[in-house]
Amino acid sequence: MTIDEKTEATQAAKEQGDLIARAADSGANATAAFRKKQGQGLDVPPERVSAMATDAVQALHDVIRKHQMTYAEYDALKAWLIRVGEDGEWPLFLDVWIEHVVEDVNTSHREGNKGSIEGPYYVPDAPEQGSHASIPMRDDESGDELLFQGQVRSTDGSALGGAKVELWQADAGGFYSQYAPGLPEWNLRGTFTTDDEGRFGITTIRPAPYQIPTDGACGKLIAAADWHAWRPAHLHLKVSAPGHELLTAQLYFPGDPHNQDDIASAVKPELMLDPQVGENGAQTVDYDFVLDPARG
Ligand code: MBD
Ligand code: FE
Repeated sequence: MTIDEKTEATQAAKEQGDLIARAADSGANATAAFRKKQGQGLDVPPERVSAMATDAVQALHDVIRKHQMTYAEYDALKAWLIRVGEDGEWPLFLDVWIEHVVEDVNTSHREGNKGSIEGPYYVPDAPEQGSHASIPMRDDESGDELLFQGQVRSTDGSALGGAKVELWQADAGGFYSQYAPGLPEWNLRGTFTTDDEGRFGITTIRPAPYQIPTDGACGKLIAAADWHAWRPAHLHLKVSAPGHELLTAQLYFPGDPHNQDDIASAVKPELMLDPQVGENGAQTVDYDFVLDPARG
């Protein structure tokens, strides 16, 4: 190896190290962000707490009996649970493995879009861009340009002008602004407001497949179980309008190797986009959102 090659290898290893360090931060930063959002606790009637806690504990008992868990395994589980907290990865763990069921339970009544999980990296109040605009991004942002356009309607078919479309996504390296360092504060995060016909058009970049952080407790579980850490490339959205239920959704791209085995189980057929390539080579996707009127 020449000196130059060595320097290059060291540099590559260092960059790799930096990337890994940043990945860990993203999981832990989600804990700080969640604390800020959550504020004080929720007053749930004791009967309901008792019913759900009893069943949750019972479900764990069933796992222990079914698999005849040993004491060594019980201690390994304890150590791992402690580490999830130390690594700040409870939001990551819960959103990857649990939230999709909460989402399902809370949206199954809808006639309009049911949506998908929020995940750990939403930030409210991203800068307002108007109805047809680019999402905030760097001048040299990597990734293929994508025009994402559509209409927001109510379930009765009426267009919802003035609806809010919030979009957030990872950059080409898989990093979300405000969770990984070194990115402009609102990079690839924007709030758009539909025009009088309920329409919006957003210029962004096509997201890359995404690997959840593998260097913390969640990564330890993934390695120990011989799972993979991938989510398919996705756009995150929140769509809202007065008098309507908030829609939280993710949209996906056909052909992604992880559409079938998303680690977060958050892909649904109706969330698949159908990108078209225009004359100038730019990709365009059309996707409409239908919001349910708020329930009494
Ligand atoms: C993500 O980007 C994400 O969308 C989910 C659900 C979990 C971890 C990282
Ligand atoms: Fe995500």
